[in-house]
Amino acid sequence: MRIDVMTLFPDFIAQAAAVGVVGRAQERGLLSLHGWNPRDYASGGYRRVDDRPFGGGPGMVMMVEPLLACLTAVRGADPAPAPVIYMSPQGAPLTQKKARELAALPRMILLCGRYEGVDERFLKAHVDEELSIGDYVLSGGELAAAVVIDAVGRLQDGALNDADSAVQDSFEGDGLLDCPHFTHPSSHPLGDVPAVLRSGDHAAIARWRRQQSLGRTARRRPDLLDEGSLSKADKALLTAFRDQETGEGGAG
Ligand code: 9D3
Repeated sequence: MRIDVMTLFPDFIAQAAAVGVVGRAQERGLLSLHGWNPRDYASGGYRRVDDRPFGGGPGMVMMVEPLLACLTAVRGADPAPAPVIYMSPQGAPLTQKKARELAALPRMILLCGRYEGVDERFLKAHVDEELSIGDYVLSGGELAAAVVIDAVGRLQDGALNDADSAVQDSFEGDGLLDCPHFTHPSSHPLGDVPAVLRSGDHAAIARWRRQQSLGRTARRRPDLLDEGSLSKADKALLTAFRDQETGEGGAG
């Protein structure tokens, strides 16, 4: 997949996507990332990309012309069709489902805003969709674009090694939160590893993990769990989890 990013801070995007699974996906040629700076397409000695808002008020607005010239260059570099996605607090929330849909595209163009945002005329003419990464205020679209690139990049075929366990991840398999994980040493002043995980009984281990996933999801993210549609076995695991929990306390 090819991802073009229109941003006043292309270095930030490159750095954020250079590490870990997504960095490796780029090295493997599964993902190609291209940064484009609207400032490079701005006219005049000052290379202005923003101006004051009509109607007054605080902040600045990104101007149409540098964005148009930048987008023309992006389209010219590769004529393959690609949606323009504007990272915006007004966008639809990013979900794992959305990440899967985007990951299946051959190409997309991400637009990052700074200041108060982008002149509405550019958005209306050239933006296909708007995406938000959550209900909190960022200083610009770059961090949000980096999140999209990470979520989408790791879904490229061949990006994950066996050790990266895509299917076990929350939201990817059954929509439950992950179970707790432990490694050596088995005994430590902070506590012992649950005996079941050292038992070698793979069915019991799978049952315990399922129970922890169900219990944590019920406790921490009840919005993700439709208890009514759980299997009888899952309901029993969850009931037992709640019974154990009573009086135990802790973060669950
Ligand atoms: C007057 C209110 N404005 C500033 C406090 C609104 C505003 C403008 C620009 C709020 C945030 C931003 C910059 N944010 C993004 O570009 C952004 C974003 C976000 O802030 N939260 C979640 N997802 C995203 S995607 C892009």
